[in-house]
Order: sequence, then C-alpha cells, then structure tokens
Amino acid sequence: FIIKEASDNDLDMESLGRDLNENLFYYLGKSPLVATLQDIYHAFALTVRKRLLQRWINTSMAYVKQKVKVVCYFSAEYLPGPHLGNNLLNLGIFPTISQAFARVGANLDYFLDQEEEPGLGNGGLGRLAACYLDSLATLEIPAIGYGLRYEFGIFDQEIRDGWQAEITDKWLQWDNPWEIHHPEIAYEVKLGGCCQTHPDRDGRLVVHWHPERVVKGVAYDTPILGYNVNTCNVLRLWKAEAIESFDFQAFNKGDYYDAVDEKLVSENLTKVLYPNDEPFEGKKLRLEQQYFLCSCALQDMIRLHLHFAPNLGDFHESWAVQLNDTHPAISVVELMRLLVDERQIPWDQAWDTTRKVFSYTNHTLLPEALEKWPLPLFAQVLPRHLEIIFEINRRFLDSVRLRYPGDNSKAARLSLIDESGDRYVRMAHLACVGSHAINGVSALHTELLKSSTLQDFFELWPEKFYNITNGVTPRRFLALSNPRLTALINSKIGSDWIKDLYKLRQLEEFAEDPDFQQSWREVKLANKRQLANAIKARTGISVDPQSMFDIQVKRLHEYKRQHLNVLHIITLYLRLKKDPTLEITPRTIIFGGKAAPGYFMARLIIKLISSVAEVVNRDPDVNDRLKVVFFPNFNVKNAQKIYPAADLSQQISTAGKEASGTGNMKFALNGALTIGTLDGANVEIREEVGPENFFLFGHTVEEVQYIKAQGYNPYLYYQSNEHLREVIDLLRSGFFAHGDRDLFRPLVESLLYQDDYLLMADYQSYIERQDEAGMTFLDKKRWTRMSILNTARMGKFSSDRAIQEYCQHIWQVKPTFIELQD
Ligand code: 26V
Repeated sequence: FIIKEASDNDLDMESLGRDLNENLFYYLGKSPLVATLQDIYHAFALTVRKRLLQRWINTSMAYVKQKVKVVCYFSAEYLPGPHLGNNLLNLGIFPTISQAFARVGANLDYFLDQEEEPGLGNGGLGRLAACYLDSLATLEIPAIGYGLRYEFGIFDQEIRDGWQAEITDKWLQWDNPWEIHHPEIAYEVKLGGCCQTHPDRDGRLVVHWHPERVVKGVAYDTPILGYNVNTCNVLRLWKAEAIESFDFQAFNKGDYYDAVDEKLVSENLTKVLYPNDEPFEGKKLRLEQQYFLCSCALQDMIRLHLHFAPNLGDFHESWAVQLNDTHPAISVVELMRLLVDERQIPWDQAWDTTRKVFSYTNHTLLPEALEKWPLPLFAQVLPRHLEIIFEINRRFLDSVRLRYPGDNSKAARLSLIDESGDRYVRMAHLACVGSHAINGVSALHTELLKSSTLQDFFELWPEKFYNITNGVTPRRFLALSNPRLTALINSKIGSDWIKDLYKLRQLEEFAEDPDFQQSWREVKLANKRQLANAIKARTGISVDPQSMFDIQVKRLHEYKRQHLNVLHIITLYLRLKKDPTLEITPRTIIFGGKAAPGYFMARLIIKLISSVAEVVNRDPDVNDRLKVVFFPNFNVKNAQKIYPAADLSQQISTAGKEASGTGNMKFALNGALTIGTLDGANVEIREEVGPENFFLFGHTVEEVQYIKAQGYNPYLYYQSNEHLREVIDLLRSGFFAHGDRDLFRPLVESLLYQDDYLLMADYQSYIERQDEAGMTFLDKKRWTRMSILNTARMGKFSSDRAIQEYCQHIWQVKPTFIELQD
C-alpha cells in the first residue's frame, strides 16, 4: 500500500483552505453558516494536524531505518500550552495564515483562543518538560516524551471573595484534536498481591508475581514538531483502562455491576493530577500512577527495541532515559524486573544496562518535598519491587562498606531505606544509585546538591554529577507570544535568533539608538495595553498602561515570598497615606499563581493580596498611582500574555530555596528587568545581563545559613525597623480585613515569631532596591537601555542550549536529519 507522502505544497493556502472546509463538513458535520468559533478552531486544528502527521511518519520511519539512539523523557507532568499557534509558528505559516484570516475579516487570535490547554502539570517542572520536548524536536534529536494522560489536569482557579476556589479542569470535554488514540498500543500493568519463588525446569530460581489486580495502559500520541525542521517527535501519554479479561470474568458470572466497577476502579489511576508540588504526601494512588507510567513506557521501549534487534543486549546503546525528578524513579527497579524476572537476563548484566540507560534530574532541595514511601505502603503496591530494591541496596551497601570500612553511619545515610524511625524507601537515593548521571538545574542549585542534599553521593561518585542550567523555548516565549517585539528584533537582526538565541547579542549595538529605543518602548506599551484589557475583562480593575507593570507570577509558596511583595505594597501605601501629594512612580503590581488546595498559608496569601488590592485600589488618597491585581488562573495561555507586558520581574525567593526558576528567564527574554535575590538561575541571569542591569537584594545562601545558625529572631527586625513595624501593625490591626484582627493573624504570627523564609531579615534591602527600580523607571532612556540589554543577553537561557548539554554530556545522542520526501 502507499503512504501518502508529504509534499512541498501541503502548506499552500489553497490546500489548507480546502482541508479546513472538508473537516468542518465531513468531520464536524457543520456548514460554514452555523459553525461556531470552536468548530472552526477544531476543523483548523485537524487541518494542521494532518500536516504534522506526514512529517511524523517520515520521522519515525527515519529513526527506525537508521537505528538511531532515542532519548526518552520520563515525566509525571507536562504543561505544553496550546498547540495550534505553536504548530503554525513551527511550520512557518503563522504570518500567512493570520493574513488569510484577516482578508476574510476574521482575527486568527479569536480562534487560537478557543483551545483548551492541557494542564498536565503543576508548575516549573512540567513546563520545563514541554520546553525540552520543543528543543529536542527543533534540534532534530530523536525523542519520545512519556507521561500520563490525566483526565482532569491542574484545577482552574477562580477568585471568590478574595479566596481561591478550585474548579475541575475538563480539558477533554470538547475532544482533543491533537492526540491520536492507539488502542493497539497497550500494556498490562500489575499491582499489589504477593510473590513466590520456585525453581524452573533447569533448577534456576524464578520469581512469580501474583498481582492483586491488573490495569491496562493505552497510548495517546501528540505530535511535537520542531521549529523550521521536518522532525516531528511524539509525546506519548498513557491512559488507564480495565483489561478485557477482567470484565469478561465478572460478566460470565452475570456480575455486570462488578465488571463496570472494575472498569471504574482501573480508570481511576489516571483520573486526576495531584495538585500539590510539596510537601510530599505518601498517597497510594500517587505511587500507582508513578509505577503505571514507568511500566507502560519501559514495556513500550522494549517492544520497539525487539522489533529491530534480536535481543536486549544493546538496549543501552539505543535508549537514554531522563528521569524528571524522582516521580519516575521506580523505573530503575521496573527495568531490572523486566530484564531479570521476565527475560532471565543475569543480574549483573541487567544492572549494567540499567545504570547506563538512566540519568536523573533533581529539581528541589526542600527536604519536605523529597519523595520517600512508607515501606508498608510500598510493599502493598509493589511487593516484587521492594524485594528488588532490597537486593540493589544489599549490593550497594556492600560496596559502600568496602569504600568506607567501619563507617556505619555513612552506610545508614546512603541507604535506599531510611531506618531512622518508621522505615521508608528514599526515591532520590534510588535514582542516584540507578543512574550514570545526576544533575541540578542551576549552578547554585547543583553546588548545594553536592554540599548538602546529595553530599554523600557526591563524595562517592563525584564524576556522576553535572550542572545543566534550565532554559526556556524562545519559540513559544518570544516568537509566538510577543509578535510585536519579534517583528522589531527581526527588523534589525533578522530571525536567526529563534534557533540560535545567542544571536540576540547583536541587539546590543542598538541599545542606545533613540529610534530603536522609541520603538522598543512602543512595543512594550502596546503589550501592556493588551494585558490591561485582559485585566479589565477578568477582574474589572482598570490599570494604567503607562504605570510600571511590576509582576510576580508563579505557584504560591512561602519560600517564593509573595507576601514580601505585599509588605512592599503596604509600605508604598503608607507613604501615600502620610503624604498624598508624594511623587512616586505609578505602579501596577500584578500577581498570578495557584495554591495547592491543602496549603493553608498559600491560600491565605491569596486572600491577603486580594484584601490589600481592595483597599488600595479604591482609596482616593492613592489616586490610581498604585494598583494591585490578582490575575486569576495563571497557566501557559495567560503566561503568554503576561510576560511580554512586564516592566519589572519579581524573583524574590529566599536564597537557597528556588532550584532554578524559569519564569525569571521568560520575563528577562521579553525585556523585563529583574528585582531578585541570589537564588537559583537568578545568579546566572545577573552574570549574563550584567550586575548594573539587575536589581539585587537580600541575604546570600551563606548569610541565610549563618543567620539561622546564630538563632534567628525575626521580632528584632520588627522592633528596630520603624517602617516594617508600621506595616506589620497595620496588617494586624484588621485594617485590610474589615476590622477582623484574626484573619491574617496566622501570617503575622508566623512572620514575627517563626519566619522560616527570612522576610523580616530581607525587608529593608528589598524596599531599598524597589525604590531604586522605581526611580530608574522614570529615566526612560536608561530603563529602555537596560531592558534591551536584558533581552540581548539571554542567549544562555534557551532550552536549546540546555538540551545540547544533555545530548553531549549525558545522553550521547546526535541529530538525525529528516527529509520531507522520504
Ligand atoms: C513534588 C510533588 C510532591 C508530591 C505531589 C506532586 C508533586 C509534584 C511536583 C513536585 C516537585 C516540584 C519540583 C518542582 O517543580 N521544581 C521546580 O522545577 C523547576 C524546573 O527545574 C525549577 O525551575 C523550580 O525552581 C523548581 O521549584
């Protein structure tokens, strides 16, 4: 039979238009007269998907023919954002399509806006996975992203009476035109039960796992097209279903309800994403999700491998697996089980293969976020895996004792099992032992990993440690989301920067050019107007696009210190109350971000922001010089509107707490200046843009450690700083809570008597730096120059650079060129 080959003219307007009409008619059953925006979006998405499929098939055929090594990114979370716009950009047809829509009096943006984004992640870690898939495809690296197809992704956030309300995310309700369901690609995954060992015919001991239940994983594929290349990789997400045999068993007994029940219980596995990103909670369903992902993905890789190779002897030469944090770390054990138990490969050989295949990225130092599973729970869900872990650990600790004779505490600290109290499986230790490479996500973070969290492993295997500073994709976060700035940049230096972000350096020579500066400011103003309209539509608040847009968008967390930002707002407010004629830089302070539903303090901080906004925004003394906005439901779609409109980016976490941050990069790329601490990738951003173009404040990691070691007393800062005292006193007087002194009491008390994140200690330097930023903003030329230089110097923070480092140092993979006509 003949595969329809991709042709050079599949992107012309005529063929696109024809397909769009056909899809509307034959797929959706609509005539153009009655079609809704959603219908047309859908028909158009299918039209574009068809173009991707042709490239997709060529890509997979080329990988197979050339027997290339493939990168498998294992991640429990992905936040790809809307696909349509990005695919148009990567196909190179965004401008022509947008013009074609305009010619018939339609605005392409309205249709793009119809797309419901897959919210299959919590925040930074899931978005990073999506940026990396984009870069892998753009760099023409053979890659598969493996993940879970949660039916309900991260909740939609609404703000009601100032509080966060969670609304179920129904991203699949209108059908998902980007995915292809593959019922024929399915694997069985065992759970629970017990194990028995008995000799086989040759007298060798073999283990049989008798599961309590079996669930089926079915593949759903989404094409991931690279920019300006024909490479189209895949994001393969697994959905849990009941296996047929279980249904039939119950059915035969006439037990219809049990059969249906079985189906419901099985499908529960991929029903919902866990919406907390810490602290770690040992929930059984979460462990089952993690294992389900790993087992499906590894079975899939083995099946693909055996299509083209006689055995698994060279498995590690064909596959590199990256573990996105410890969530998929159980795959180390699962691969051992598949090799040893199911294919009778000798332990040593299997272990050698396993270690060569896996590498592990750590994304957090927070001890409370590290995954450790209670042993009884682990034994209940994965009895065979626990046995294998014990065996891995026995061999590992033997080698540790040889290396450190007599040092029992060393062995206890390194052990895969925490036995200091109740017993736990330490997933980070499993990931370290089962991988050939371990990396942190910023220079500072990697140093801290080596000196604290993973210190013993670093002493044991220093050669396994790498730093790979995170990056973001310039396609989505500049070319697509900021078309005005893109056009301006292109007019000066062409568009090569989209694939080689270091090329933005060429903008430096225009940093002082008055005309260029003027255009730069006009672009920013237009973006701010657009965001102002969105703010008005979502919140009813009017903001002045001429004011400084001072923005903090990220998950809500005490360590990220959104409440420090609030202390600054109250400081400004008090200044205006004392002297209503005071000249200050007009500011619009914008927040966005979701709080984990069970995180009381984070939710209270949202309420605080809303309450302060309510008072400040309507106080005539303020006279519109200060506005506070909580922009609801921060997600990828909204992010694309927000970053391009920022003047000032707030990256104000306590030093040592934010592993990297990636929002910091997206802001600076779009010409925002940063006010920030020496934390995560801020350190490197400041190095790149130059300290004179960055507003630095706060204690360093070493100072934080020193302060805490001395016995930190936040109350002393309250007593000795008059302004801080006034701010705290106003807050606890009930002034922002309609007289209720109790509402914010937990927050105030935690600041005065606990303050784990050193807000009180960093307050003064934060205020001083904010004042400097405010003054600098009034000097338009200076600010614009700094803004241009920020964009110009962001080359390092492209996810392309990060992925090239992974390819070279960790995965040992090379690009494969894909021709359109295969
Ligand atoms: C932990 C847990 C715990 C159990 C429930 C579900 C869940 C989901 C995620 C996490 C890990 C959160 C780690 C994370 O997102 N880290 C962020 O990773 C970014 C990419 O490297 C980095 O830029 C951020 O600084 C870091 O906080």
